[in-house]
Amino acid sequence: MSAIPVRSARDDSDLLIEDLDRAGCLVVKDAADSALREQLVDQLRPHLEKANVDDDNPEEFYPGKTRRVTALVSRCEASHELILHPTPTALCDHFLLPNSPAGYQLHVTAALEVGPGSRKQILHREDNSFTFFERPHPELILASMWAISDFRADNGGTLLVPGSHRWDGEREARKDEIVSAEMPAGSVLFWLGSVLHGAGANTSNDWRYGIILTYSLAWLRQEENQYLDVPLERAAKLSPEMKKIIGYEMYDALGFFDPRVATE
Ligand SMILES: O=C(O)CCC(=O)C(=O)O
Repeated sequence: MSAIPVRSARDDSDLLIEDLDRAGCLVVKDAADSALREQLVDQLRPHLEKANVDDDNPEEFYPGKTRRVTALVSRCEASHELILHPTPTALCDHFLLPNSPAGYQLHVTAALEVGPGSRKQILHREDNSFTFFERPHPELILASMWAISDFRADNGGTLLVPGSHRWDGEREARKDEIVSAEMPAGSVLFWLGSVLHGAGANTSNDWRYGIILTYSLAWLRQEENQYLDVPLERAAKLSPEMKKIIGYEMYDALGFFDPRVATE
């Protein structure tokens, strides 16, 4: 069984890149301090309180007994600090820019609270929507999961298959190749879009709380429709960096627009 490498946010980004390239996944500790985590929890609380907690349907991709809130750019200003954090930025620059020189974009945002009794999620890859490309292929997506609570094997810590980013599309993971990402609150787990992963089962009595943020090449269709989740009047209040990362910018000839429309 291969382990998930562990680093600190204070480590040189070259070390993080080397580990992530080799294993396809990486835990970085001490990335979000408790003041930022408290802000995130406070801003997300009213939305998570309203979230449905469905019973499990084993046919469904998403396990039940889990609270999910998306559209974090609009709903949680504190998430902007995670989205533009220097650690994911350095990793996206390395893994995504070579495949999309004009940039990358936010792909998915969600707060995920995995509740007691939640089953294991089916293993999948973030880039499963892009079936056009044969595996292994250049990276299209980089994913991160920020630990707001501790992540443990018994409370639904994310399951990953280190090394699976190098596999062809046919190979399935053996049980002994699947590893649980255990990490203290404030850490962030990264994995490449071609790595097999999924939420673990929660056999404990507490809720596992994480924030998933993924990034994709700017020439791909985003999984979360940021233009609807962050409509023009909200986007106008964002910083130029946030506007750019959610996709309010042209990529070569793609996504052109007429700025006069906003005031007509
Ligand atoms: O919650 C997790 O640990 C993983 C979530 C995930 O992979 C998904 O929602 O697709």
